[in-house]
Amino acid sequence: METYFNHINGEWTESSTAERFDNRNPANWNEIIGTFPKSDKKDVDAAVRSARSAYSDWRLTPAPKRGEYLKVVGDIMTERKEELARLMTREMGKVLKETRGDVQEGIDTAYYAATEGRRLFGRNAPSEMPNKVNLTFRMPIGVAGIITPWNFPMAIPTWKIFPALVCGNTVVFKPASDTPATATEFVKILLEAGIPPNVVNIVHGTGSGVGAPIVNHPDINVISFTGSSAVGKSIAASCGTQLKRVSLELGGKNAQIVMDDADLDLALDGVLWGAFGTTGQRCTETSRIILHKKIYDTFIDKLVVRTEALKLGNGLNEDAEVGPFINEGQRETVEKYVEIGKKEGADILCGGERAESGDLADGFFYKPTIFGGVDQNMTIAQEEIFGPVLSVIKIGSLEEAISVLNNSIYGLSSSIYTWDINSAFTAMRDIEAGITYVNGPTIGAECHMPFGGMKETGNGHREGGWEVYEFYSETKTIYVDFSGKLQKAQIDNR
Ligand code: UN1
Repeated sequence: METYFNHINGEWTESSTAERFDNRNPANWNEIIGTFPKSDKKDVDAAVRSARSAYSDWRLTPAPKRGEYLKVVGDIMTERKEELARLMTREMGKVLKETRGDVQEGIDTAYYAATEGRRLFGRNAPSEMPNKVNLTFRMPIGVAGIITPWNFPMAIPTWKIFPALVCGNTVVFKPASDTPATATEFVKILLEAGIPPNVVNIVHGTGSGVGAPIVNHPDINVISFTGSSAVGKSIAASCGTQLKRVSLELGGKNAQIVMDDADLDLALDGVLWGAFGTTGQRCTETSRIILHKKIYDTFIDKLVVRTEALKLGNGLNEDAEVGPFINEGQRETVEKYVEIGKKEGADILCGGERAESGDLADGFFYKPTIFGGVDQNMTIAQEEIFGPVLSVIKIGSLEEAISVLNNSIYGLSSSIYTWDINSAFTAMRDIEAGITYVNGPTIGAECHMPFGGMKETGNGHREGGWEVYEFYSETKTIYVDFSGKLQKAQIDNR
């Protein structure tokens, strides 16, 4: 068991409360991975002072140079990939194959960000006056407050922190209190790569103890948050009154459509991965499958057999396919939804109960669950469950499929399996979601493409790809008049 600290002002420090919390393994609750400082507003204040003190130099460090640090970060992460993946599996449960993917997503994001330092393009446009030049530059914003969830403990912090740094901002980082160890190792790597110590600060603790003071701090200029829509709305409200820029990546109720002409085995592989990977604890999880009535029975029969064959276990076992929930609270939430589903009249086709035999007794395991006969307006088809619970809905046409898919307050990811080019392009056009996959599951974002959703999934910003660099920078417009005389726009040229 290790003792971890906050990183503030270039030093590893205890919190001002001197209280600590444990980080435990959800596959084996008796195993304590480490203890962490339970911080409060005073620690946030100190972290903001530290980040602010580093800002004046960091903003003037050339962007290509800022990017070069991230090349080194990517190299260190590559060297330590296996060790980081194992630590992540121990602290949050998902299987090794997936935690290796999570670290790899961070590495890919590092190498992409490293070269973006050379591409913080502005624009130029002709002036309406002679002997005058019009330009725009991308400028840093200041101190960025980064608040991240536990389901992608490496990938999501890198999506946010790398572009923030490349754009010239300094950082106060609050990772989820369920995954503070991976986050701390990540910060150590940033420091080892030579990023000046005060540029990156990490403060451990709860949402109310640390997250809220970050959101409300007057000297933090930009906030990026991934988590629930309920918390996201309250963050948006606080940022609204402060006129603070905020990017929100919130809930999802993603669906996969399978049309009657689809390759059913391909669609089956897709939904198993989309619905039950990460034990369903992804915002891109497939939580609804919309099946054409002509293939409904055949598909469901195969799906239930394949789902029941999924191997649950400690993610460190190479043959485990589905790990535990992050904590008991999450398991209870899912149980509550399963009860609601039964009460509303849906049929449990498989799962619907805890898995507690043998070694599984020490962790928060739950059998992958499928509900048949689901009506599109039932609670289980509307609310985000964040667990391995799939609702099956029957439809008779493409139009109906898209209308069922769009019947949601969320709009993150979506998928359609069909070989019909007209159906595919109609779906691409009419589905209300930030991401649509054709003949692929709802999961599988690549770091260099914009990631995010419509409706209550967010507030219109995107992570990933080139768009996130606009979020972390301000546009500065420049006019250079080399005519040597006063030229009045809109007046002298009329
Ligand atoms: C999330 O669920 O919060 O495409 C992010 C995917 C992953 C990212 C998911 N690469 O599902």
